[in-house]
Amino acid sequence: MTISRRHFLKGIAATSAAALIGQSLLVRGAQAAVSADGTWRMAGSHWGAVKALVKGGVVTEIKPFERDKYPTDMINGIKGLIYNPSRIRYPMARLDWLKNRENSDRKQRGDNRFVRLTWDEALDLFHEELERIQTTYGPSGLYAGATGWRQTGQFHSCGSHMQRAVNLHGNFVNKVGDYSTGAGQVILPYVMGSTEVYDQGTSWPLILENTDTIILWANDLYKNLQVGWNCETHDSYAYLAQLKDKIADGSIKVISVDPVKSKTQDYLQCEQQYINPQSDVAFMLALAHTLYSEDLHDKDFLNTYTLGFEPFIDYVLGKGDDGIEKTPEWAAKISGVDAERIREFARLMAAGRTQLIFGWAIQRQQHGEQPYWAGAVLAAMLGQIGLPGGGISYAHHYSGIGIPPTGASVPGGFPRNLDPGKVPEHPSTDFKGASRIIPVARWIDCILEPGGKLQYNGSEVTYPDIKMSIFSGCNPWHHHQDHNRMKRAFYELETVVTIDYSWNATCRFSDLVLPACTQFERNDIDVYGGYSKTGILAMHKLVDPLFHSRTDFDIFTDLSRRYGRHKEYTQNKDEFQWLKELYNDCKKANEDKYPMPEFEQFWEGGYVHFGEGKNWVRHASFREDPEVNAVGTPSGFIEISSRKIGSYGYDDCQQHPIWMEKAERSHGGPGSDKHPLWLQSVHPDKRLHSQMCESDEYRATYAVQGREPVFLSPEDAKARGINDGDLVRVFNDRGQLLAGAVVSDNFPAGVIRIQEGAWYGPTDASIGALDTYGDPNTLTLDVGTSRLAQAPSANTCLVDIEVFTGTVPEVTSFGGPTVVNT
Ligand SMILES: Nc1nc2c(c(=O)[nH]1)N[C@H]1C(S)=C(S)[C@@H](COP(=O)(O)OP(=O)(O)OC[C@H]3O[C@@H](n4cnc5c(=O)[nH]c(N)nc54)[C@H](O)[C@@H]3O)O[C@H]1N2
Ligand SMILES: Nc1nc2c(c(=O)[nH]1)N[C@H]1C(S)=C(S)[C@@H](COP(=O)(O)OP(=O)(O)OC[C@H]3O[C@@H](n4cnc5c(=O)[nH]c(N)nc54)[C@H](O)[C@@H]3O)O[C@H]1N2
Ligand SMILES: [Mo]
Repeated sequence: MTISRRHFLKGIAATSAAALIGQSLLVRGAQAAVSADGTWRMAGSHWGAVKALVKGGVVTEIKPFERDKYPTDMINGIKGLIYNPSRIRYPMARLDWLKNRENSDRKQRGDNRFVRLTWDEALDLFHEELERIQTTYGPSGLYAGATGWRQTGQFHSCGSHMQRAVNLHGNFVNKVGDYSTGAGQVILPYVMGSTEVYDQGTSWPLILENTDTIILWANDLYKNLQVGWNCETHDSYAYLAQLKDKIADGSIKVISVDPVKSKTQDYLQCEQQYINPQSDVAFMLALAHTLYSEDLHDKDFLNTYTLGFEPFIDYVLGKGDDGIEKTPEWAAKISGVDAERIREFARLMAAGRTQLIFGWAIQRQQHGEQPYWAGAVLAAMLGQIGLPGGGISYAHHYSGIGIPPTGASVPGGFPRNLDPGKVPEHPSTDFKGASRIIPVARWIDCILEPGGKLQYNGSEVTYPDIKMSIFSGCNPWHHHQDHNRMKRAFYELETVVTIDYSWNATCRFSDLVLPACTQFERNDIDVYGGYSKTGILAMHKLVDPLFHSRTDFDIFTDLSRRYGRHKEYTQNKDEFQWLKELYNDCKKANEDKYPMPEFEQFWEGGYVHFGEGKNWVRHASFREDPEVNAVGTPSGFIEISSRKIGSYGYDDCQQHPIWMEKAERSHGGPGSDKHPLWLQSVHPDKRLHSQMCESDEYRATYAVQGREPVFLSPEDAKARGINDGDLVRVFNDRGQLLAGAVVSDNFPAGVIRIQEGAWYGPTDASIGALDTYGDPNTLTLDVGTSRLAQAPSANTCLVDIEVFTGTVPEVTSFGGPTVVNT
């Protein structure tokens, strides 16, 4: 059964071509046909709440939900997401794993050769592996701490289904934190008293009314508000349109602090403050220096609401251990911002009502805790925290934050945990001295160094010896950094199980792959308006699950049946009984404020709209009375210096914000002599991470020579003889990828962009293999932000780029596995 490499590549091409969906495969869906003209049904997704025309059992047209006045272009990719050659059709097992199981040749992982199984065979294998791991290694041998952007829908949220079913079998290693805000959600509770990143923010109407200057700090919200955690209705865009008008008539000034001219800047036609990548803290310290030395800081605010200003300002003034005064001249050298401009910037911020609005990419870099902390200190020095249109926000680019909240209750979800009083089939809690919970972005370290110790947020983590991993609703072979390092770690895993609807790189590196269906093939209920809870949406099943795919709920019902726990898992309720119960609980909770119709009426009508919410100001109550409404820091005040953090003794996150050099930094920083270009892997304009990359027609609207675009400046292109549209190789010592060059004036010299979520497609399974499509995580650095948060540092990454001159390999990312018949 050995297949030569040439054969193997031919095999991949052949599968892709044969993979186009034939009529016969749609027959099952055809049974659901309603009439020749079809019916419009309500559906939803992260890209938008939509209406879908279903004709003859096929989704033929998608249009926006009538309440979505700013629909995104991405809904045009939905049809291609449902019907596409990368859909997982059947349960599959990796060829050598099926033969040799825990003794398989794990170096073959990634060669993409798989064998088709029946559902019974696949679930028996899944169950056998759970048994084997629990009895051989105990709970510390199993990692099921999946983290990711499952599809929308409160009931079918797939991570909950996986964890509940697996937990009914036995305990497992779980995770804390996420890739989005890993550093922010750990540092800000010490400083501001809550995560801030996942909290409601001051309402846009109040910002529009009261603010003189908005600083968008590393925030491309016009791009990133296109997707939401729930079914999106894009109400924030109405406020951005008003903001654009106010910029045009001069009543609000907006400055985007970003190395790149962003989509937001282009839309708003606002100013840009260019800054060298990863140098923001130096710039901020110099702003603090100016505010202080020109007496522009609010002493009353600092005295009344904050603690620990002195040690911080001593450090800024050069009285700290390093003895360096953080003058604008000092910061200019690091940040590339002229010293006089830094002074002007500080004066502007102090001159009127100023709202700082941070994005998240800036904390997805080494020492990512520091810019958030330094930002909070600047806001405290300006003294406007808690005023309408002043202070600081860390989340106005996310899921409806800033839309006046309705305060309505929304439906809960399927329970992730065991019901009270229940214990797993294998109740052992013996983690063999290892930690039960690990910081999420450190799971690869854990596999590479079992028993190793890690400092994390004031405690010590001991890495468990993981032998089996389960992934559902996440794509770690896009989301985690440094794929070649990941390959080494995957040699240590005996068994990897993935449940997904699309054959992405995580499937390729798994042993057992189970086909889930998409959200358009099941019934569900969701929120729209995100954090502001504007309404509830019915997500009608449009077509039956394609091929042999099933809902996650069905998959895990059948898995738990194998250990006799399916009735506990489902609580003896089917899909519709669950939906009704979730709806009715919500109806009851809203009884007084928002009377809701009966479930049947809601389901028929498609949605319940709660209407307009009320304006709200973040931290207003704290400002009003800091004693009664203390923030959640150890002292109850905003902590400019933190004794608690200081007590941990971490050199990479000390007791107040400081400037620290990065492991890799462009514009003269470490490593830039060898690989001079900073690679930023921001969130994609036309995808949600890796979701929808597989939508072939839609991908063709942005791909360059069939590859992911890499954006670069005219200067860098010229210096390397690269023309717009060229096929290029991007590389560093960690890896190499092919991409298509887009030369753009939006990018300054030294900065290139490849958007995260591009599907990894290596030429072969070997370490260092060329990625044929362009996943930036082939190149990124896999280190924790600091001992405090241990969050991912994807944006600390240097590379170089050249015209590709070799024989051009086909893209291997799409079209599913090479099916081997045994
Ligand atoms: N270099 C770099 N890397 C990054 C980032 C970055 O900025 N730069 N950003 C990070 C961030 S913030 C995030 S949030 C992560 C995102 O990382 P992920 O959340 O892992 O990314 P997604 O592509 O959304 O992956 C979700 C997967 O779940 C599958 N799925 C969706 N719905 C269902 C379902 O109902 N059932 C099942 N079984 N499967 C389903 C999808 O097909 C897809 O494969 O990436 C991180 N990685
Ligand atoms: N269309 C779309 N929207 C999304 C997502 C998606 O996949 N697609 N994902 C969602 C998710 S899960 C998340 S976590 C959020 C992510 O939200 P963010 O992390 O805020 O978004 P990014 O797009 O990665 O980066 C935002 C901006 O930060 C800038 N930037 C990066 N590094 C630096 C720096 O060192 N200094 C400065 N000053 N600027 C810097 C970039 O140039 C970019 O313009 O977006 C959400 N929205
Ligand atoms: Mo995220």
